[in-house]
Amino acid sequence: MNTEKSHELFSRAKLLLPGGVNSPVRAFKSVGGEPFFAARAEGAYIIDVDGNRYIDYIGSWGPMIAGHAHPKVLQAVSDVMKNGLSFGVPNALEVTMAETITRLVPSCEMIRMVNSGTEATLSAIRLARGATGRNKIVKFEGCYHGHGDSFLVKAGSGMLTLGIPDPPGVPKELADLTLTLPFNDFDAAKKLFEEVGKDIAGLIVEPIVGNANCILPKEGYLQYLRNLCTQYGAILIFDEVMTGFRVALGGAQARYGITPDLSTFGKIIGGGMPVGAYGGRRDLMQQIAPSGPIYQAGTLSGNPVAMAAGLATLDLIQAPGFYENLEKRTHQLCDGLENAARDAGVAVTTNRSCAMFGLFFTDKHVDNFTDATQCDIPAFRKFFHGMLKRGVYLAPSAYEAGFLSSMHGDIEINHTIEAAREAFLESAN
Ligand code: KE4
Repeated sequence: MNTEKSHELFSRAKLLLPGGVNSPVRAFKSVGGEPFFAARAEGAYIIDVDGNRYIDYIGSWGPMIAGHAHPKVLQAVSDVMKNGLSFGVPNALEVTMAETITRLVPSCEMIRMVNSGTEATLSAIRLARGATGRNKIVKFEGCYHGHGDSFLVKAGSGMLTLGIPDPPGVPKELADLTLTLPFNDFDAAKKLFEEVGKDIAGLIVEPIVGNANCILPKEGYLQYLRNLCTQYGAILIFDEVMTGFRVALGGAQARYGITPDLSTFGKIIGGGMPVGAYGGRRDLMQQIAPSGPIYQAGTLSGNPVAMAAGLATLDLIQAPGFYENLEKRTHQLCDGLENAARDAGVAVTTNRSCAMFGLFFTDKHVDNFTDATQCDIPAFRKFFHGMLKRGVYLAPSAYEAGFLSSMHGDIEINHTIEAAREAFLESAN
């Protein structure tokens, strides 16, 4: 595979960008080799600067659920940008976005647009702290909520990928306010709340963990967390930056029938443009400036071009059968991968939830962080490159989930399974 132009670009990038990238997980550090540079993308495919074409199971880490460069999204952006790129005063599309999200996610009585998932989650815990007057927050090992200081304690995604323990730059006094729990452990959660529940401002959780690979909640676990937060007066925050509008039209909270107090969003609601949002109970959201004293702001929040891309994407996902198709395709892919691995004598299991999935090099069912970290990472690394050279781009990390779009059809999934059949055989030798 010719990667000459990517190599030349990466050499230049490394001189001026830390690690040659603008986000660590893109750097291929945990799988080895060098990242390719994208030239363009369309539908389920991404094409690099050397002309290599890959079936893309990352989709910009989640936003591209309707496929890359969807004509309706591009047209919406083109129509809006002719009127100006940013105003710094309210625009009608912000209202339409607020009406759309609050209609699709009933727990969100009010919403505030920001520019990334990180902004959404750090605003949500500031709100939880301000509204309760408490300082402690609870997160889960392996969960990632963006790079806000309070979240970089036992975090997933790039921190797990790069093996960074609790990173420099976060004052111990602040890090000590973040308590961590093992995901899917009922007793540990009960014990922590019994000990310090009255000091907990909020509990933030990825309802389906997508940053320690893909780990689904055990039966009743999310409701258990809901009950604990209610009992102790802590704010339950569902971080749906990844699961929102991906695992169901109403997100994981709709899939599992849980009502959080606050939710955070990103990725899909921007359709590929920089967008995040947080929302929830009206009595909480009204405490955000300027209607209340808890401050949060953003120059480009609610930007008309970003709103146009997000709204066009949110329109596409409301098509009849959109999620039924994604659910079917996700099972088709994961069943095919498990069968290919078994035929090659390679121990692989998958976790899956409509349009997101995880591939684990183990024969165990993975339902917690420890299991996820005990998989055969070297085998994954070999498999990753075996798939890449066969035109299939999986997440360059054993600790990231994979994503399907509505543009992944039989051709793409069958090619992926056939490539996996060969790559598993290679990784087994
Ligand atoms: P951003 O600030 O990257 O827009 O969102 C942070 C975030 C918050 N919450 C969840 C559940 C998330 O998954 C993320 C970001 N996800 C990673 C992928 N695992 C983004 C990829 C990257 O860091 O480049």
